[in-house]
Amino acid sequence: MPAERIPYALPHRTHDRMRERADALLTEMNGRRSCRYFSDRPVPRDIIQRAVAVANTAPSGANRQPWRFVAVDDSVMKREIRAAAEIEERESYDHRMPAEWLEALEPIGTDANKPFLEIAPWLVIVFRIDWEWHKGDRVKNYYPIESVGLATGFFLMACHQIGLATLTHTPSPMGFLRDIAGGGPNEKPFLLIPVGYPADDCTVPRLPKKTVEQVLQWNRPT
Ligand code: IYR
Repeated sequence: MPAERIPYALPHRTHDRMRERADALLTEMNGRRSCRYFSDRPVPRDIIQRAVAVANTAPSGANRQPWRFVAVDDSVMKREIRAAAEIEERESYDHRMPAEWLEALEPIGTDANKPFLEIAPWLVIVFRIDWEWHKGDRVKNYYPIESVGLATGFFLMACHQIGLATLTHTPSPMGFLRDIAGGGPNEKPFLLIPVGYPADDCTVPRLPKKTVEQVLQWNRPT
């Protein structure tokens, strides 16, 4: 049955005002970086909840919202997650990742040690839900990868706008997260996101970004 329809409108803005807002947002988002050196300064739970609430507004296939966020500040769980991640990462860096991949990561300077998994005040595990039980029927979700990617993007942006640093961390494989954080058989770990303040002496690599001209085509190819 079609849902009831409600009015939708946006605030009227001049094009100049739109430009101003876009430029301000670009300046702000240019300042977002993946953070690997966190402070242990705590972040109140309600602030994480607010960021997840923003993520939860993301569009999703058939509006199924095929995501679940598990926010962890329990130090025992964080230690377990770090230990399990480092076991997988050590195997990956030493044996699983081909030379080409290791080379691609050289400018970023990552290795198998993941102290941030214990230091960051919060680890947010994003699960992707491929199917759910609905009144006794197993129903499939649509575009779950795209959907959970969108929600995760909203979450990263929310954290940055709030004033918190994040890292999109993908220890691989991530099955251990389901064992530790209790995801169901229909839930796949999608991403592990440490959230907190950058450490006082935090640095990030200077990395070039593609220009907008490089990533944007107008109409047909020229
Ligand atoms: N998961 C590893 C390797 C890694 C892979 C990519 I692609 C990155 O952009 C960064 C790291 C790690 O977290 O170290």
